[in-house]
Amino acid sequence: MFRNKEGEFFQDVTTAGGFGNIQKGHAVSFADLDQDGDQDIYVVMGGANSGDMYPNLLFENPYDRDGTANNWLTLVIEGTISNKKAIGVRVTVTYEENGKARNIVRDVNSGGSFGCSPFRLEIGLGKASFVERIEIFWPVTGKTQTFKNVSTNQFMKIIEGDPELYPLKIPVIDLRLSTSSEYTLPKDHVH
Ligand SMILES: [Ca+2]
Ligand SMILES: [Ca+2]
Repeated sequence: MFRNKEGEFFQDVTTAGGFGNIQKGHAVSFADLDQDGDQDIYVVMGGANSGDMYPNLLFENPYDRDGTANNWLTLVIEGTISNKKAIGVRVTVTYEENGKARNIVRDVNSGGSFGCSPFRLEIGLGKASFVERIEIFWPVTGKTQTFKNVSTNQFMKIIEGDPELYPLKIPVIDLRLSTSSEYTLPKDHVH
């Protein structure tokens, strides 16, 4: 696992993040599965043959639990003239962090073949408390939609050709397994 250090170089965080695993991986998805704003990771492990079996791995991102979390914005974009999932749309998010202007450019796509990530755009914003501008370029019509001064840490829906931004109420899901003593392993479970 490599972490992009402010666009300058990559840090190997395999051990620090607890990602190392001695099995072949088959697919990886980056997705905010518990809907708390940070991206979690799901990895399909093992090969296609039964002898190659291995449990899949879910890495819940614990980043928001210490109260110093960075800000984020998740965009759910829907086409009306273009395809409904807005695949192929290019989004530019502009904001300022510590006096430095930043542009984040994303395309709407699933990110792969074996490992697909959500179509919604989960964008980390560092310490920026708001987004100055969101530009959505629709290649089918050649039109660009622009939204200004958007507050962070929320899910927003954007509809092609609609000048409104729609905040979405998306509940946080607790992925942690119960530690209750009532939890028992299935009878056929083998260690
Ligand atoms: Ca998350
Ligand atoms: Ca989290």
